[in-house]
Amino acid sequence: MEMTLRWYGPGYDSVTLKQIRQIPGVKNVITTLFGKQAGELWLPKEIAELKKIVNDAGLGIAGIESVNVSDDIKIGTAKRDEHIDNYIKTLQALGEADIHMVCYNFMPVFDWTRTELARVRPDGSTVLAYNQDTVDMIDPEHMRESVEKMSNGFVMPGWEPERLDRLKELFEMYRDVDAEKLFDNLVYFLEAIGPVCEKYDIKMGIHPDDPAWPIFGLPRIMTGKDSVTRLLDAVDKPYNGITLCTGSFGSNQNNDICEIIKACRGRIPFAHVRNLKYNSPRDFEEAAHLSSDGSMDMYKIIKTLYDTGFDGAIRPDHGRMIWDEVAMPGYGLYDRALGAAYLNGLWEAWTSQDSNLLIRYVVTQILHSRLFLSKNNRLSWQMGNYLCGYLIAFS
Ligand code: DNO
Repeated sequence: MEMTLRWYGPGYDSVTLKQIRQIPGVKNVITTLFGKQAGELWLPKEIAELKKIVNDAGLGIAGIESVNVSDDIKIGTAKRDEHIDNYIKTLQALGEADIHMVCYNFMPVFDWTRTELARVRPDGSTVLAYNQDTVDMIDPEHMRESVEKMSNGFVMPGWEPERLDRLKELFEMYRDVDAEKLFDNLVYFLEAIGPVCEKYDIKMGIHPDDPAWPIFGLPRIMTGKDSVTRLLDAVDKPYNGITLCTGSFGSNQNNDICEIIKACRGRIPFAHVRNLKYNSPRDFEEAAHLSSDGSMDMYKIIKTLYDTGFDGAIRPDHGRMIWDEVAMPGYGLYDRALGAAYLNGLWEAWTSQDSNLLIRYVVTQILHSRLFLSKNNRLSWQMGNYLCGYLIAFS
């Protein structure tokens, strides 16, 4: 497991690499070329510049979130092959820069969606929240305006103005795209990028839909265990994996996160771990990472990741806004740093418990070993006892 923090790159993020480097256990960031439009080509020299900035700060890049997939690819327009070609060349450039994990999503028009970006919680912190009744009452154009107003002047990931300027046109383009067509287009895309992923050992992690159900009449297809396992089976190759986002899957209370982890064992190169508090099935707000602050059992989630051999990158996800920080909603420093420390603690609890078990096993083996019990070798017998006592005392 590699603990990371998301960083949006120079000019986009209020959090500095220097600050990230001081979070215990964080040696790598998840980053992107945030200014790139979906469908655009990433040049090797742009990737090299980004890498240098991160490396100069004493950090590495554990993966990219996101190389966005264009709506042309999702819809399957005449431009799709040109955009896929750019995507392939981008993956090649990333592979050559020794970057091997890419997160993306296949949500039509909107990425993640919230109705409030600063709901006040009882402790005075503010959080992102979602209320289905509000979504049912407004049109997408309104949604866009309200997100822009609430975003503290930051460009929110997934809410890039260039794309949302085409909102009406995009809705029109999706008119004939149902869930099946969208799924077929996803498979088409994954098959096309397969050779480059395999050549450079790049793991793709599709991000689930957030919230995990269709909104504004647009299809959403990565909503839970059945849909993700269907995708993993449809392109049954190690490069085709998921981003296990607990908050996105968890937006739907019918989803059992641990069951999803078990079903996707070995195919989770990336995990976003955060907590949510449900107020009703139609209303949820984000919470501190700590289990008792929300509705999720973080201990069980981390244990299931651990038990299933998860060895990818992990990051705390949206944090609350606390201690008067002004940052992109969900992406301040303080609460995400608390989240990283907490998740690291949960992980350490499992790993050290296991190494204790290993030490006990070794001690038992030594105690039972004929070598040490050989009557003629008093010294080894005494040393064996001494060693076992020492190991037991410190295990
Ligand atoms: C929201 C994020 C998403 C995610 C994309 C991946 O905070 O989790 O915007 O990065 O869906 O492409």
